[in-house]
Amino acid sequence: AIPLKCREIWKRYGANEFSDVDGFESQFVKHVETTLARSIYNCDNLAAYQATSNSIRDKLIVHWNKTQHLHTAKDVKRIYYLSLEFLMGRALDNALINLEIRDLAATAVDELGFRLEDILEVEPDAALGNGGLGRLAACFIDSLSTGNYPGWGYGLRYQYGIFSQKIVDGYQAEAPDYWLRFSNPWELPRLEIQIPVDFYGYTTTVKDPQTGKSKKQWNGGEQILAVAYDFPIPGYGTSNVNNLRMWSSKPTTEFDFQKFNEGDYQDSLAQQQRAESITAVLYPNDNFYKGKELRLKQQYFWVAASLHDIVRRFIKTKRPWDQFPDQVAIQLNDTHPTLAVVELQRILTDLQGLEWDVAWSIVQRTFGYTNHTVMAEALEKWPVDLFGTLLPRHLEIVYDINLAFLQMVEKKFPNDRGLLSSVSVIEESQPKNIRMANLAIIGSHRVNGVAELHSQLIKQTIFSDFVKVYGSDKFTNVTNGITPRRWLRQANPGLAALIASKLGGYGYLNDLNKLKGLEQFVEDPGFRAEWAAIKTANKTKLAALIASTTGVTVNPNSLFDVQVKRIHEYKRQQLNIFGVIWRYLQLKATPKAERTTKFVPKVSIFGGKAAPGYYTAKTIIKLVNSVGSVVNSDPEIGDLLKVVFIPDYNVSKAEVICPGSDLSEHISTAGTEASGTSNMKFVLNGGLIIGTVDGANVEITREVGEDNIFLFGNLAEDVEDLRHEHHMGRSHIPDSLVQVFDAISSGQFGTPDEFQSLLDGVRFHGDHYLVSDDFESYLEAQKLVDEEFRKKEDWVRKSIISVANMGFFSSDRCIEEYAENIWNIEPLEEKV
Ligand code: GFP
Ligand code: GFP
Repeated sequence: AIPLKCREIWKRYGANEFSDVDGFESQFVKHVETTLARSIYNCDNLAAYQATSNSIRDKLIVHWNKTQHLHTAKDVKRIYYLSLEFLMGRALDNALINLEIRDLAATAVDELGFRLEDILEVEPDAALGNGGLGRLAACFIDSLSTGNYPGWGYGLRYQYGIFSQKIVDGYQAEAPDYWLRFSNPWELPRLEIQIPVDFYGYTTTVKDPQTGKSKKQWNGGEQILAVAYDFPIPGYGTSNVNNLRMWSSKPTTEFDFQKFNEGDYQDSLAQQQRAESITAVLYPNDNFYKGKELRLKQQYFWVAASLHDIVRRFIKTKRPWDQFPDQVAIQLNDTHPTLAVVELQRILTDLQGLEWDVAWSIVQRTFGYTNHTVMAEALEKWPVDLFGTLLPRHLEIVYDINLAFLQMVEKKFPNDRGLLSSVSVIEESQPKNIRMANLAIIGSHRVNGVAELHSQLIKQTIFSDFVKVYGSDKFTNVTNGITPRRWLRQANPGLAALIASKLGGYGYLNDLNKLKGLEQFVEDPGFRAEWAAIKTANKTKLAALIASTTGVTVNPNSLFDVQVKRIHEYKRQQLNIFGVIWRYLQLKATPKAERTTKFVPKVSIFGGKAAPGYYTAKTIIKLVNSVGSVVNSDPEIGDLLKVVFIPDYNVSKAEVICPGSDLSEHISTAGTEASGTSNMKFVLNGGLIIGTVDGANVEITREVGEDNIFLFGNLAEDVEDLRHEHHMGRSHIPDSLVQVFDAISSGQFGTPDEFQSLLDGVRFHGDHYLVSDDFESYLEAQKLVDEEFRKKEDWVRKSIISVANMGFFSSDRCIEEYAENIWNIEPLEEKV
């Protein structure tokens, strides 16, 4: 500790934050000249971005220190959000907005000879996630800070984020995303925090010298260090700044001396180097699971380091162990961090000497588990052998957890072997598997789905036997949400400002229900005109993005119909592109003079990545591009139809795309999309939805009203029966779809062989995603869209009413629900 007599100096020179344009400018110049070792003579946009970010970061750190100190001093309960993915996107604009200094910064960089827009464009996306699950985590930590909840995120600092996507000859090609190329001003390397993590090895039974009892011990075989990198997360309208801690793997300083002595220096070093591969790259699969050893290594590495940190922080408080759940809530974002359940049980029993039952009760009271999918192919299972080799002690603990659980079930439901085998953590297959979802349910006090329909479905389908065992109270719903700071204020500054002018400022940004106040202006023609002008400006911006990324020129007066999300058969981009082909065929078959009265000019916009090994998804991308190249160069068609695929869809592009849509497509097979969150982003930006009765579309409809959404298709409750019909050979392919398939098979859109499997999936292989069943209904809905879009004023009314009723979908509301119903945690704000 610093001697008392020295503290005066510390106080006098304690870190100061700037609060005006001059202050910012002096920070900026200081960073250019010292941090970056550049000068007025060679300060380019990159340097300006780095100097700006460093200046803002300094400010965040001051707040971050105060917030962390406050939480420690008040000894509050913290929520730890464990997510293998945080799809953050860019940080600078978000920080400027949340700190409410965007105008100040714009003025300052202008005076220094730069444009804020150019500086913002330099920043690469932090793309440490695949899709919805990772972006949800990013929205949640924004809302945790904004709501003043003492909350941390824990994740992995991948050196390579999700691959960047190029389109070559209409095909997806993947390129590595080395986002740390120019170093990252938004992270604080905490090189002093290095946590050793063990793998492999064996277990032994030893005598506890204190109690004399025998106990299990894990003797690890390989050790890797987890180094902490902290990302300060600012809230909006508060000075609280929370922490996102990301782990990076490093070799230990030890190396294999035996090998070294045997003369194999090279090999002993190579082994060290491999340590870094653990956090090298994010797995690019979405809603699909593949049992790779490196993935399990990532999971344990991350979970072990995070729990070590959490437990260390708790021990500092000197509280008794049974108070652990009063101080710590841990949320499992999907089953990826489920090993945390086992690791905490191991720490409490093996390392801290607690009795099994006492420890287990602490574990269960600490964890909550969020499920994001009901699809079987996405549920994680680890082969017992692989698991046991990598984590021998954890495997024993899994068996012990399972035994105690099954004994409880057996007691309640004697001799129900079917029930036992379905709820068991061990799947008695060849080879045997560990079912991570079962483990997550057993180890948590609450399990939630992410939209009402989804939360119902998990109780009725995949987890129905657990409802039998535990009753339904353990299962709950928290419908997803999005942060309006990024998805309205940052993405759509024009609309955000118009709304602020009507609602008396930007207060709605952290109290989104205030949007309701917009309804009173619906009949104001001046307001509607402003609203429509903003949409046109946003479409113009999107048209520029389309031109620069695809080379296709589109007319902003056309209907912009967008489907951007991961490419997946269940999300049904194939249904969309088949519909586009149908539209094209209809256009061609209509006499020229009648075309413009029958069809509104439309741009069909696609975007999204396919998992590198997912053949069908890649075929869909190729089909979209093939259709585009035919349609876009057809002189008969002109502006009546354009089809584009925007490459490398990411958060930054979404910020341009969402505000620029008239219509967006959320057309998953009913019962497959757990929630969806881009549906919320599009509506919040004044676009309407064409969608199935699935995920959060259901609740969006409830909020905005049935007149303001275009729903179609079969319902979730009918899906199983329809699939059964298909399997019994009773499929019916409607004539419209037959015509589409004929056009493809005739070679109208390039070599038909390439698309054969896509068509056969629908025609001969059971049409699992019910494209044939929903096609006609989809076309009907699209027809209605055309009719409604012609009524310009009514369309704008629908847009305004929709936005006015989107308050429910703020991620601030989600966090409040989690805090109250699952985490039992209170906000704490530092009064400045
Ligand atoms: C420690 C200190 C806190 C301090 C943080 C960040 O926290 O007062 O704000 O480090 O430097 F106790 P823990 O990580 O130990 O909670
Ligand atoms: C998954 C589900 C989505 C859901 C998000 C967030 O998304 O329906 O909205 O999680 O809960 F599929 P992806 O990660 O698969 O995009």
